[in-house]
Amino acid sequence: MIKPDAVDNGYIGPILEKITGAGFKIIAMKYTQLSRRDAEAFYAIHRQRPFFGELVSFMTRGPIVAAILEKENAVEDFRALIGATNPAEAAEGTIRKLYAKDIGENAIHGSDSDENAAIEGAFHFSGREIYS
Ligand code: IDP
Ligand code: MG
Repeated sequence: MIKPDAVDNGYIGPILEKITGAGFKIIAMKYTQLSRRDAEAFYAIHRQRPFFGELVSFMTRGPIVAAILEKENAVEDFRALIGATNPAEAAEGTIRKLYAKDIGENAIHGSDSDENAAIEGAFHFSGREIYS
């Protein structure tokens, strides 16, 4: 997901260019907004964390771009492309270093495993919206 901060700041284009330029193929994509219920479900694993309320408010405050990406070694390579959760700690040239403000408003989400990528893809897209 390109998160609401990055959408609001006009970074959809530059971020998609970084993603496709790094060899990822977009096999599904939509412009949409998460409801509170959506965001609470998507981030259910973080429910007990102190930042959960802040995270849900942030993720629902405006539209996002959701996408499913395909590549060899996609999860690891995408995490490297986006950089550390906290942009202050993200490597030079990473999407979060370039486009994120702080650890909460950090521009982009990437799945952390193939298993979660499948779950998160199915959260946003039906089978007939995926072109692999
Ligand atoms: P990740 O997005 O790099 O996988 P996670 O630890 O899974 O990082 O956290 C999910 C999201 O929750 C982060 O991307 C960020 O938006 C938010 N978040 C994580 N840690 C904090 C924090 O300490 N304060 C506020 N928001 C946070
Ligand atoms: Mg995570």
